[in-house]
Amino acid sequence: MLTIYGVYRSRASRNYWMAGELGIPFKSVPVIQSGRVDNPASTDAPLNTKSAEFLAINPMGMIPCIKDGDLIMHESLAINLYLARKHGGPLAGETVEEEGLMSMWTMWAATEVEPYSVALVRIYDNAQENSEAGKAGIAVACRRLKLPLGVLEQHLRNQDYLVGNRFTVADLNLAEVLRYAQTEQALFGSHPKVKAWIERCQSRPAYKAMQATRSQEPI
Ligand SMILES: N[C@@H](CCC(=O)N[C@@H](CS)C(=O)NCC(=O)O)C(=O)O
Repeated sequence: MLTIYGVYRSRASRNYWMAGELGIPFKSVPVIQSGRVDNPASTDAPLNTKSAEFLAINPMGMIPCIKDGDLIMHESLAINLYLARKHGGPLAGETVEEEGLMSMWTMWAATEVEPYSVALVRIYDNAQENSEAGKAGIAVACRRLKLPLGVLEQHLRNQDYLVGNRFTVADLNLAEVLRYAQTEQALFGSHPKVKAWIERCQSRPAYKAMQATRSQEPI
């Protein structure tokens, strides 16, 4: 059975959502970020990203990670591409061309969007949104997101989803990366197609189920 190492309040949320979409059974092993543990090295610390037991699975010391049979993988977005390919169905590419486009949007999410959306999350997580430095950081991130969001807005002008006119792993991956920027309502207000698209993705039962579990986890 598929094992997902991580917590819902982390990038593992993408993999929990994906497993829910695919309807595949999985076991979740809670591994928390070391930064959220008082003394991650202590013997009574919960399993965390710096625990020797977890470093043996992912020497990068990061969640999420999966074990599927003999396969061990890290990198949340690649894990979702793997799960789509393995379990098939409408979430995966039907042709090599579709698969190429799903990889393209996923890499684009990771390289052109995530650095700025994560910068936003960090500012809010550290309660810096009202400080001068925080406000400046938000302005920079929003500025950097304008080009990719403009490109996405154009792409979604005549279609509801990124690839093949149906919800796929590409939408899931990008929606999860962009979720981190949803604090910035003005950014989405000025990109109405993007706003409608992310709301469409987030109205899916598997997304709501993932969020319901996530909201029960301690902050
Ligand atoms: N590129 C990696 C990034 C993984 C990552 O940064 N994970 C964070 C949690 S969201 C983490 O484990 N940080 C280690 C820590 O805080 O100790 C992925 O997408 O899986």
